[in-house]
Amino acid sequence: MLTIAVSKGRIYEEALPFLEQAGITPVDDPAKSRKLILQTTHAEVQLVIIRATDVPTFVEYGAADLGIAGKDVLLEHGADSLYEPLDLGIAGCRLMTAGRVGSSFPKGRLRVATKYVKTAQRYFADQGIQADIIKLYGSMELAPLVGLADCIVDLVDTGNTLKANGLEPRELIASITSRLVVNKAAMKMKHQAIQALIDQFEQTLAQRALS
Ligand code: PRT
Ligand code: MG
Repeated sequence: MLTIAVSKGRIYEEALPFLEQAGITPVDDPAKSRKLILQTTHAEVQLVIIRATDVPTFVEYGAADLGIAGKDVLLEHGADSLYEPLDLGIAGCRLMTAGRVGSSFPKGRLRVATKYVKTAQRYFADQGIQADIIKLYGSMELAPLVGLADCIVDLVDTGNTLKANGLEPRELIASITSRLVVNKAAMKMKHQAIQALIDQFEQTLAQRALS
């Protein structure tokens, strides 16, 4: 049996049709079911439904053999502990810096509000910019408006959220899509089954590229 960790919410909305196209359909309707373990039409595959940020953790510890996670989450988790064989091309967005419209960043230390603490630290260090990172769990857009931070690091899709709060996107840190990740030990121990699944997903991606 193979276990795939998937998060509810944004990624799931796009991961579900992808999995279905690859022959993996949950037996219970995940929208109605409160079950956290879902059996599927694929006899050898079950899904576990968890928070997006927990996917790398479940896969790293082998609680799930595979997972579908945003590249943003993987960058922040540190991806050395996982294999990342496929870019699924779903739930695309950009990880960016953003600030108040027309504002310029201070000459001295920059105060940055974000939930992507490690990624932001790495980014500003690479730029040679001294930054104090302020960890937030949500509503990052508020921070520059109330003087908590000079800028934020957050995901941008349409840009509407920034715009609605008088912010503008500045620098691109990374283009984000969801990736298939695999537990390293499982990749050895269950190689045939996992490789068959990766092949299946690759075929599905190829079909999608054509349609
Ligand atoms: O909800 P929970 O706390 O469990 O976790 P979560 O909020 O991290 O999960 P969820 O379901 O929202 O999925 C998050 C994942 O979806 C991220 O890790 C990304 O890989 C991916 N993704 C793709 C996005 C976006 N696009 C996105 N636009 N995640 C969040 N956003 C948010 C962004 O943070 C901002 O608040 O949408 C807003 C910006 O959107 P626009 O269109 O206004 O620019
Ligand atoms: Mg959410």
